[in-house]
Amino acid sequence: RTLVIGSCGQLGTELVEALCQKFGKENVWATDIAEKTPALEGYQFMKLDVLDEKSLSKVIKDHEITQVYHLAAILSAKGETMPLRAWDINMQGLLNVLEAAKLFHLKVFWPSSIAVFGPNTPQDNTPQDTVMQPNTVYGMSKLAGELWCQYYFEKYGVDVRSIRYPGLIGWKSLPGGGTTDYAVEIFHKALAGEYFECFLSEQTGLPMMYMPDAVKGTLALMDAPAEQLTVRTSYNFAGMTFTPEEIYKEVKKHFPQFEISYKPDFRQAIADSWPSSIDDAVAQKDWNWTPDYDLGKMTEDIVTNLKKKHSLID
Ligand code: VAH
Repeated sequence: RTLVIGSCGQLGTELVEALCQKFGKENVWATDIAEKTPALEGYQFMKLDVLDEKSLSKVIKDHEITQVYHLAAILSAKGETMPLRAWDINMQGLLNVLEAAKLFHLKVFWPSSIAVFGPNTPQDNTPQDTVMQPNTVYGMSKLAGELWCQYYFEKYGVDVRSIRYPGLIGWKSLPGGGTTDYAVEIFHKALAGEYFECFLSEQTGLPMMYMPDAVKGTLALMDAPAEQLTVRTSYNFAGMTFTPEEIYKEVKKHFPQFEISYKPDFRQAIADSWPSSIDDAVAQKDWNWTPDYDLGKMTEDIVTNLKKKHSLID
């Protein structure tokens, strides 16, 4: 039985759907501190505050949970507006889940991020093991979280697995508070026939991935035999790299009138502290990771699905 914490978020929503397809709806509980979103209609849902360890234990016992996907966190941009609260939620939430996993022998998935890399990390083809001095609270909490995951694996044998996600792009769910959110917003603006004001500069190349690839890779990691895994902090994980200008040109192929302007804000400094590309050779070797989507194929798929969803067939 699977418990998803943070189900209303961009990744949570898509993982709930994939987990229900894989295990059956009756074996998946979607939870969040927020109210159930329309995207979660039809799935088992209950409210849960991961900072309340008594409620967490009760849910695990009552529903005979055997694995947890702990996705609840405050993302990079929002975290900088409330540093201490973001640290508390991101760290205590993870520790509560790791403690529960030790107690109830649970298998755990927990997302890390390219945000664990900082301004003095080699930015091109960033290696699995390298200098990591993140300067965002979100990145600091993800780096500390990775070390806690490795600690609970080595000291207590907790089978916790993690991926350093790049920016995730999808059409089914909206991101909240991230620095890569522009690459989701751009599609909705183009579809609405509005012009788009991008909060990053046109040349800001960042590691990105289409959501179906992220879901495929996450389930592949969780299905891999434990003895195959050589990383118990978090795996580098790569899809593609593009700049705002490159994704704009790709979207414009589908919406010739679409216009963009670039007005970098405080998120530019966060983006500049992150790598521009990631070396995920270890993930490829340990659990046969390989992405299916590039920028062109992703854009085509998102535009087709958004038009269908808004029944705007040409
Ligand atoms: C963020 N979308 O922007 C998240 C992610 C790599 C970016 O961690 O904070």
